[in-house]
Amino acid sequence: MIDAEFKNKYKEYKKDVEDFINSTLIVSTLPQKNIYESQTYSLSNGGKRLRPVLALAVCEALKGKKEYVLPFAVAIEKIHTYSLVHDDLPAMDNDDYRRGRLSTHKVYGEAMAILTGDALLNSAFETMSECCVKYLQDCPHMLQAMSYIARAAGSEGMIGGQVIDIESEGMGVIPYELLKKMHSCKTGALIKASVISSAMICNPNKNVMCALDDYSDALGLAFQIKDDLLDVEGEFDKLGKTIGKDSENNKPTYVSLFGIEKARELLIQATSIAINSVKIPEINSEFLIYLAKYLQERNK
Ligand code: GRG
Repeated sequence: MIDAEFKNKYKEYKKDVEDFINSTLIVSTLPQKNIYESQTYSLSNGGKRLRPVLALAVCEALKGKKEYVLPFAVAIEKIHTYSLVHDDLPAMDNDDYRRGRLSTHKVYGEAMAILTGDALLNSAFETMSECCVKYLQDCPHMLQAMSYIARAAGSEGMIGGQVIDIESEGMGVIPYELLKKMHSCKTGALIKASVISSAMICNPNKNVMCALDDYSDALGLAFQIKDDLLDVEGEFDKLGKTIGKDSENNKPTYVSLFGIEKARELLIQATSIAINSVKIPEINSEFLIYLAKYLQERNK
């Protein structure tokens, strides 16, 4: 696979995701039409669509059925978007910009932004359960995948990580074990769920599952270390969000704990673990390997 092939494939997956997202968006004349509008605003404003792209790539790598996995991929993007809308609220990270535009609460107000996040979370489960109603008889593992995603987004996963994040704000440095726990929950859990839920639906053998488990753990870690580095080295125009917020809030990060050079080393190490994990004959891993390299180099 060469660079252009990877980029085209990424675009193709992204288009599948965005077409499906658009098909679930509602234009309403109901008195509560604003909640549909704010969800559309939050979901339509760019973003890399990394998690759903990962889910579709795993599906193809395992020769699974796209029509089974796509609704789950989109549901994960909806959960991710809800977390960003809530994270930007004044009570959380208080950020005015997201994906290069004003954050949802700046456009629709705080109360509507809270409800928008809630509605996106509900909508994610609507999307997945509708897929289960349609295909469960042919693919009983879908229920297992939905349960995995619910847990990854909840108190043992993303929400749990956000709690540790909020409670450690201002500390600058925290024990390494706690930093790892915070990130594996806050960021890692949903990235891992994108890989594992897709694999569950495709139902490969145990060896493949273990390989993807290792891949997703390492990829989630690499993604977070890069995110911490970008907060120091990134540019607003590319990232579309405020830079330097971590140090401004004295947040513990890989950079605050280890410094830039060591954080870069850890990023390279995690990326190479991810790549080596999927180099097994049962996985058509070219795109997944390229994706790990792309995440290491990304500037947004
Ligand atoms: C509010 C329940 C709740 C959770 C918030 C995800 C999260 C937890 C907070 C976001 C804060 C943050 C910047 C976390 C670091 C990693 C991360 C999730 C970055 C944003 O994800 P990208 O880069 O964003 O995939 P795009 O815009 O490309 O989708």
